[in-house]
Amino acid sequence: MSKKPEHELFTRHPGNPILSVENWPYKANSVFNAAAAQVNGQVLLLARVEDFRGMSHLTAACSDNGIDNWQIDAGPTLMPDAKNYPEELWGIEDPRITWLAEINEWAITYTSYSRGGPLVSLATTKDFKSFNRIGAVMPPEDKDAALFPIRFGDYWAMLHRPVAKTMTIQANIWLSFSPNLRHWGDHKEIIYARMGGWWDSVKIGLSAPPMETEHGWLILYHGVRTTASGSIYRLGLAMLDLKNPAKVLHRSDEWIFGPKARYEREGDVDDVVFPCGWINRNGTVYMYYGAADSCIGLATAKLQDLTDYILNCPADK
Ligand code: M1P
Repeated sequence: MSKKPEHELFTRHPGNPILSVENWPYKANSVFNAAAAQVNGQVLLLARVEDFRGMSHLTAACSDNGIDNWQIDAGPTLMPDAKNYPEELWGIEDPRITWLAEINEWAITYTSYSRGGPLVSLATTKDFKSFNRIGAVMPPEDKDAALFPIRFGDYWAMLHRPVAKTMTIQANIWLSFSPNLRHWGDHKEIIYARMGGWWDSVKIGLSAPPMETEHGWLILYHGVRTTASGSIYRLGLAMLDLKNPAKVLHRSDEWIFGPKARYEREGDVDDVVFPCGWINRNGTVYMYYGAADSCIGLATAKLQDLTDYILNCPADK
């Protein structure tokens, strides 16, 4: 692993970017923002693939070690289906994967790019070959969604990021509940963009799905700051209460990872790190992130280091 900047918690893999269009078995403009899961002992990434029209679909890649020798599906794994799901008109993007043991299926939340704007869609699968679409579960504009793997009482829970177009754009993380994965309510706004001079001042969004730890739900989120030369996407951590995920116990003041390497600083969209998946392999967290909306990077950290860090951060103000 290559040396990391002093205050960053994750270390970049020296083979980064680990996946890009150069590796892809078919023609594409870019491969980025991949969800991650451990499936049958392998690491599965479900990558967002953008074609040369600008529309995205999702394609699976599997590896024994989660680093190299990726076996990539020969064609798209999940294509937009605008005929049956009109909200998928302009593509499907940025998936997140959660294992739901109760129903013995993987849940995939993803962004559908509808005529009315981006919204949250949900599908389930047993094998990443056939998919059962539940459909649009949040209206536009809403994205950056992932499920918790368990119910709280009788209810499934989902983190997501609606955008309110008021005087200024406000984009904060919300928590919603559902008895059946289809109908969502009891909405609560739980983590806020901090405004002003903060690194996460303008908008924030959930990155990878919540990770269960003995101390609480570990949350990885991206925060955006706009500058004279564009937006910078960086990452922060938070910790939610295990029993009541509406309660934010801790939140990092500083970003813990940001665009530094050339493939993160220059691409279709400069200065972006955008993880949609992380997995825990024997105490090491593998974080898979889209870099500059162009390729996929891997960075790792010890779970213990992440929890030690966030437990020493102040309670959210
Ligand atoms: O270009 C950076 C990211 O911008 C959007 O993310 P968000 O709405 O959370 O700011 C998405 O289009 C994402 O795919 C993209 O990586």
